[in-house]
Amino acid sequence: MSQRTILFEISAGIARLTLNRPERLNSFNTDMHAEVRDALAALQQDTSARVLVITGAGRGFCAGQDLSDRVVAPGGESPDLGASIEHHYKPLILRLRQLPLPVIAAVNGVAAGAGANIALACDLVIAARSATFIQAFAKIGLVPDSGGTWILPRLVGQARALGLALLGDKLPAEQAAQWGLIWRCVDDVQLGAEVDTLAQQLAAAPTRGLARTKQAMLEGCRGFHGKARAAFHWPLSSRGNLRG
Ligand code: T3D
Repeated sequence: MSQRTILFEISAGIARLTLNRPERLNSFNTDMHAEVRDALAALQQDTSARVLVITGAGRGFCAGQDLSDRVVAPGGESPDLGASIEHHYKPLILRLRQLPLPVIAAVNGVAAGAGANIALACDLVIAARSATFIQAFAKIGLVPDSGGTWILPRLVGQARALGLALLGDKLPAEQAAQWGLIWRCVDDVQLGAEVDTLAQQLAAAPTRGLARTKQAMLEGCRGFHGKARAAFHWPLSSRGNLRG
């Protein structure tokens, strides 16, 4: 699989996916969507992986959609943003939720727009103290996508969810941890080591049990019905005993 916009490797039971367009704060273009999709599909087939770590290259985690791909020339046709959500962002969020192994977001810097909600779709979010979470949609006339309207009120309650979504302000990682939006905030220099420790702990744990726990927890969330629930057909039986 050739990759230009991500780095992806699986070693010692730990899969690492690094969003790798640092000059654009790892925002998503069409190539990155395709490469992330292919990597997650490969991961689904690879029984050696027991935990996935997602992070960003450079100083950012992910700034959501690459807005330079959305510039419309005078008289040009506007892109279909709904189709972009339906074909790219929604399947990505559902796949992260459905992966039968724990997913860690190592948020090394700013996570904005869909980038913030991709991080929040992961099972454990650990962020560097300098990182921020921004529901940037409000600034550009969009409704929070990529699961934002579903997950934000469940994580932090309606008042804070609405504040974040309507104002689009930067939420520092430390406050995000205090609010329960994320699992932990650590000093920047500690992030790599903390994530490695967490990933090794999860890789050594009984993966099938963790996968069932994740599934049960997500299904237990009120409102987790319809298509998302129906999509929860995890191929646990095909993963052999490696993850048992
Ligand atoms: O369209 C659809 O498909 C629908 C789906 C939409 C999903 C979404 O994610 S919508 C939300 C899109 N994202 C944003 O609105 C965030 C835009 N970025 C920012 O607000 C700021 O860049 C940040 C707050 C994230 C970071 O600010 P700062 O001051 O730390 O960095 P910067 O200088 O703004 O950005 C650094 C570079 O990254 C800069 O490029 P340059 O000037 O050095 O050449 C900037 O243009 C670029 N960059 C940052 N975010 C994006 C981006 N380039 C393209 N798209 C971006 N989203």
